[in-house]
Amino acid sequence: KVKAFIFDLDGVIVDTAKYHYLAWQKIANQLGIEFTHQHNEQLKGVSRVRSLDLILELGKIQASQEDKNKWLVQKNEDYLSYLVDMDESEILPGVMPILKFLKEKKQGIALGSASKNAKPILEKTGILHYFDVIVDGNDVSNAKPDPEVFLQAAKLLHASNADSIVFEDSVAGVQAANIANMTSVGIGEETVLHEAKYIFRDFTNIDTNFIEALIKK
Ligand code: B16
Ligand code: MG
Repeated sequence: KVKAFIFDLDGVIVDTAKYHYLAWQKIANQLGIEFTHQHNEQLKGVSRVRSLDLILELGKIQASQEDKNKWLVQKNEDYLSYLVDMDESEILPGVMPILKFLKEKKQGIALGSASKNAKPILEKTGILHYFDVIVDGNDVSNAKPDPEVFLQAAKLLHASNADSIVFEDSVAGVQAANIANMTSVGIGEETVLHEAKYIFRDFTNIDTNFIEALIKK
């Protein structure tokens, strides 16, 4: 049977979550807001606009749209500066063998990311051709935990939600997959991602037997 395997990008396929964190931290510092690692967990998987709003809420800051736009541009420019030299070395350990295995098994592979920078990242890392379908922040109007991004990906792969598997590193993303009745696979810490159906520290802990079982289910 052909299933839809939907991958989040930041923090699942590539190690860019740390760059988002650095860039947001700069904005927060500039505004005198304390922004910790723990706060950052709530931003993972969340759109750029919503992320800024969350930081401003944290600092109890009211800002004009003009200022917000300025900070959004600054954050993205800073974030992109970390990606200039990006190449395949940024792909997280264990990801490539799973992508290759899914291709061999002729499964549907999609990207389901909140990022508006998804395509250039897949190009720079040389893995764009693995994806049958790409749905990213440019295609959706509702940010995770709204399941829109995953629903679109499943639809484009002609798979039902029950036949869709989502790999996610964020709480919002795991919730989005669960809301859509898809199989959620959390990549990261158990304490953070406990709502996921399955949780793995990273892709090196996922073996092909696990994937095989998901295909047959
Ligand atoms: P951008 P994902 C998300 O990507 C990130 O986790 C989140 O931190 C970021 O704010 C969001 O993309 C928007 O990204 O600013 O590049 O459009 O995890 O859904 O792949
Ligand atoms: Mg992510």
